Amino acid sequence: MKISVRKIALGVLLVGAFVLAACGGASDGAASGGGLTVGSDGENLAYAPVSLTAKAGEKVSLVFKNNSTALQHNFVLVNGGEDVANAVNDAGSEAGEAAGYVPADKANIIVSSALLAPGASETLEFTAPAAGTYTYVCTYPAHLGGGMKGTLTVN
Ligand SMILES: [Cu+2]
Repeated sequence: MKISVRKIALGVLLVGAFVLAACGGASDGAASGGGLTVGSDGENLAYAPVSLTAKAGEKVSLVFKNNSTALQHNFVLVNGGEDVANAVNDAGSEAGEAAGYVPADKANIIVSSALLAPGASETLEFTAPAAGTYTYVCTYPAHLGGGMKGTLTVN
């Protein structure tokens, strides 16, 4: 009787370990794959996370959440790196608040959110571009200058 109880206990342990191992891969919160989540980093001029990954050509559903209680933010993924992001940011500032700080022609923009109020969120759908690295920025005036940017790596 003593032995069979031990066997049952061992079996429970093994099953438990297996379940933990099976769940471990998806529980780190790192944004990757078809479903991505990114937010503003509290009251900081920053995104969290600052890096995302996707596979070329896959349909991506990205949830952008403004976690600030005071600041407006947007999420603009540009078709290039920091030089392109700076140009898009300048065009966004010129476009003004009524345009959500996104230029009407959306030149060099893969996808962009609206200018979100504190606490608001928006789901963006887009097709991941060709393999490479792409910068995302907040085009609200001075936010990129404050460090509000990140990198999407497409594999
Ligand atoms: Cu911002």
